[in-house]
Amino acid sequence: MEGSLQNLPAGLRGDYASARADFTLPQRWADYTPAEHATWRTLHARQAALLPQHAAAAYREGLRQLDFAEGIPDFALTSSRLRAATGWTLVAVPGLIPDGAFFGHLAERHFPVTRWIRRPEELDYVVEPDVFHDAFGHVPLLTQPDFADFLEAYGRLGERAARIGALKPLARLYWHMVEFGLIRESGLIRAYGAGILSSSAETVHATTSRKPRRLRFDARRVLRSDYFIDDLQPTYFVIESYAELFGAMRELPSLLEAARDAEPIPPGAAAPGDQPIT
Ligand code: HBI
Ligand code: FE
Repeated sequence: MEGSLQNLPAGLRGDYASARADFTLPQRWADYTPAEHATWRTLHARQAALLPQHAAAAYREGLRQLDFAEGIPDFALTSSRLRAATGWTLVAVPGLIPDGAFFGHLAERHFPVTRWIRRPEELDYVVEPDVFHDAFGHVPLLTQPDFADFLEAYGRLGERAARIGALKPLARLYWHMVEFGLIRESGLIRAYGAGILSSSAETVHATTSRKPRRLRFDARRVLRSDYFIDDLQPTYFVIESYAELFGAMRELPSLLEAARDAEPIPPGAAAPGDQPIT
């Protein structure tokens, strides 16, 4: 299930030359400089201030268990805590890796985490996911059992989707439900998506702005929903529980082919059957 470098965007920042065939490489935690740990602590402090009001309970509980406040986490230490919780471990990667390799790691409960951290001048926005986006944004929720099961099942679907030319619908599912997912908790909209929780602007926008559409999660709708990669999201999808995501994976194989052939829904557009969440 390895991909090859040519289907990656050009000019990626990471050190791909020293990566193994499965795109993993040693994290070399001792090599991070004090300035890099300081960048992490600045980002962590800024986001931690927003979490009590805007982040999902399971995300906050995972962050408490993994304790990332001191600096860039040592993946080996985080993996031992995570393995005890849901059997997931972290693998260090140079950055974005080909879909095939990415799905293959998820299917094994290995979460790929980028090794490098953004420069101080990129504090507000970095084009490619760095260790703050991946570790702070994605990893805490891997302690939630239903979400942990969902993400492994998602990885297992990757091989089948690649075979039938349905990687685009599967990428939409990841984008909307792993990167930008919202959950309703006691009537309140809370963020659990990594793309939201690793960005201060998006954390506030996604949970409080009246501008974006917030729709009830529906797998068919999400698989057709296109998205912007470099702007605040105009549409978010809301689940009531993480078990709902895992439940959706059962019907996903039958939905992929229809989604592959269906007309995409443009970012921000309404579609028949949409259930707006007030
Ligand atoms: N690689 N390291 C890394 N992290 C991702 O989130 C990632 C990736 N490769 C592909 C990818 N995401 C998306 O195409 C997913 O939809 C598969
Ligand atoms: Fe991500």
